[in-house]
Amino acid sequence: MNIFTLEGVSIKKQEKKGRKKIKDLKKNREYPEKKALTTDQGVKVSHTDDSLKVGVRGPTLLEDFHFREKITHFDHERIPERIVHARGTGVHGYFECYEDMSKYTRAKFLEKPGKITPVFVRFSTVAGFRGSADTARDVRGFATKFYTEEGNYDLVGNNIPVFFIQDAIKFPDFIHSVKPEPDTEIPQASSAHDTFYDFITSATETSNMLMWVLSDRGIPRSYRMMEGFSVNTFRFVNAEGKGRFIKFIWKPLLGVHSLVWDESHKLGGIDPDFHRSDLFDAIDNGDYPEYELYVQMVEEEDEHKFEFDILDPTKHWPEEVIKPMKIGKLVLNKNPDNFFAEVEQVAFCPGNVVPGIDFSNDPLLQGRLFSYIDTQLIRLGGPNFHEIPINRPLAPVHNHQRDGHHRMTINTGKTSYSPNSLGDNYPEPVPGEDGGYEHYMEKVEGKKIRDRSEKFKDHFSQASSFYNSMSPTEKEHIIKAFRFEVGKVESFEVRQKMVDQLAKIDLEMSQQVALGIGVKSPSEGVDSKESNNFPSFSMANTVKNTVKTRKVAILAENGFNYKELTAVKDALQQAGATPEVISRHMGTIKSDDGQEIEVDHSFISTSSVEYDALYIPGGRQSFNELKKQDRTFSFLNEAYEHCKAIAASGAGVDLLRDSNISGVSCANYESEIVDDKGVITTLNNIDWDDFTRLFIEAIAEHRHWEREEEMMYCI
Ligand code: HDE
Repeated sequence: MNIFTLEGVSIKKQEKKGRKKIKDLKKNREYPEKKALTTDQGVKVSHTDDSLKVGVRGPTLLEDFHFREKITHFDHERIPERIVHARGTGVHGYFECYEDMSKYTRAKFLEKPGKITPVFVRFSTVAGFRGSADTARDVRGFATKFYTEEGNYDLVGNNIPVFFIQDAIKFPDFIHSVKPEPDTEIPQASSAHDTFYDFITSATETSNMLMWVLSDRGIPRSYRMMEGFSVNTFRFVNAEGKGRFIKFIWKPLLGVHSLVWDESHKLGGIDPDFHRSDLFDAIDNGDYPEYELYVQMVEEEDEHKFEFDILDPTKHWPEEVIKPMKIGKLVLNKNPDNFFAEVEQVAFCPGNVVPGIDFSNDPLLQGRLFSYIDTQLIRLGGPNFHEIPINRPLAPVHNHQRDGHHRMTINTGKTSYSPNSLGDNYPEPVPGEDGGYEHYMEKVEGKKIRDRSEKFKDHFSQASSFYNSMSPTEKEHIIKAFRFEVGKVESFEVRQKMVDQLAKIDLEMSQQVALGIGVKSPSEGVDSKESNNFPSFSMANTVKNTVKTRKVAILAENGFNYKELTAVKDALQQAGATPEVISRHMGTIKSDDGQEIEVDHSFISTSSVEYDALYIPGGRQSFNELKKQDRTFSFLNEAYEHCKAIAASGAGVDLLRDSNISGVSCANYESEIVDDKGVITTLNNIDWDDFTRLFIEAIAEHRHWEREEEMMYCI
């Protein structure tokens, strides 16, 4: 026999045949993914519209494994939602380091300017269920998973820098009080109810955070326009083992902006997905949200030099007292491919840190370290949730953890213990100097005790500072928010207690609130003007220099003035805003000189609360058509009431005159352009650069609160 043959067939031929077989097999394995419907076992399915029955009218058979698998999987599609932060959305992106931070931390993702680390970020509201509305007044979660080369680092923060309680042991009490009441499961996604204010007035450490949540920060315009804070105090530790206390802050490049309370209510009905789609659309359009990361640092020897205890999570570190240092940038540039697989299954934990980042003894943080993994064990069905793709670190994982529900890794070998000799002691611990995590060697001494440090017992002075630092408009909004929230409380005693508590923050504010909610006005209390004033607490002092991604509604009908509409639309687009034409019907409309443009939305499919600003171009016929429609005026009046920038030219100005807008001066033929309280008008055939510049500046301002002074409509 020829040594180059096997069973009479040449080796070469055999190899060729073998390769073809592998190719065929591969083809078969790929085929189902591409096209063929299969069961979860990979068996191709020939029919999926009817279950297997005895005759066309007979009973369904248990042996229909495809039917059983399909229904069983469906039955288990829902997993428990998060007990808090259930409603949210997430996106991918990257973090770019600006500064060499090695002097302060050995964390490698912060060691070199320009260093890029992939991230996944989830934004959320706290109280509502998974299907609740995005725009409810609430704290927003801002959780970031950094997939660093040294393992995953999670920065699990909020858009408000302080927390309601000082010690994690009170978290279940606090959350029980804010969630819908247990007998009625009312209200959804709202803190405006008895049990919440009962808790607030029974545990006064909540006072400072309550002021922040009832300010406009509780109703952000967009996830892209809010700050993020670590809230808890952490530590940076450098290669020499020197530690410093730190807090992190994210600052959005688009500025910090809010909705108006009335607007957020309406959006809850008109578009409950407002924030979710705002983020998705921005990324889809290539307008990637960006935030800069700042760190505040306190030297260990300065730990006790502040008015507040730096371990107290109900106290903010004012930027005027502890200056933040800018260290990097976050860019969010990719929407998830599958909401469930990524956003629902992502699991954050403040205990996921890398060498160079460590914990402080902040008693809220200490409790959080335990809670997150514990909750994820149930929510994600066992101890292997770190193997779900969105949670998997990019850094390699080797350890002796084994088995459990849904184990994905196929560990080889016999040894799953340490130390071992049979497996050459693999994997083995790595010393600190080679990248092993070493806990900060803090000296701790003391008696076991259930108590808090003295400075923790000051519940009001920062709340007074917060109120004192607000602009007059912000103060007005806080008073209205209290009147709404506490006005919903049925118990007279709780309403009275709340107002009495507010007097410890600011007497005048408490009296204003009392007036609106039918309780006795306090006669004694604190004058917040005597407390510290920190401009950084106020949203009025954040940057307002861009109109990028702002949505501008252009109301027009057939017969509009083409030159005016396109001049404004082009200028807005050039500045990065998104103008959209709204008309009675979708399709196209024709200008007075016969030019056709596309309509983006009909009046019926949209509403003024979905826009940041409004423009009405000229054209007599367009004016006549718009004037006939109620929706034109509801759009216009509402945009005005919500203090948004409004522009009108030519015949469009007459619409303003016919609306409820009072107290605004509009252009006449003597004046070229009139700019009054964010309403920009012209009747003349003018230099459009000036007109559009003024309109763009008015949009960048975001809101024109001075209008509220004359519109006391809801006080
Ligand atoms: Fe959380 N928190 N929290 N929290 N938290 C959770 O973990 C908890 C706190 C924050 O998008 C839960 O996986 C305790 C402060 C965010 O998936 C849970 C205490 C801050 C998210 C939990 C706090 C946060 C959570 C629920 C008091 C701002 C959403 C589901 C000691 C710094 C993360 C989950 C995401 C989620 C516990 C207080 C932020 C139950 C016990 C302070 C952004 O483990």
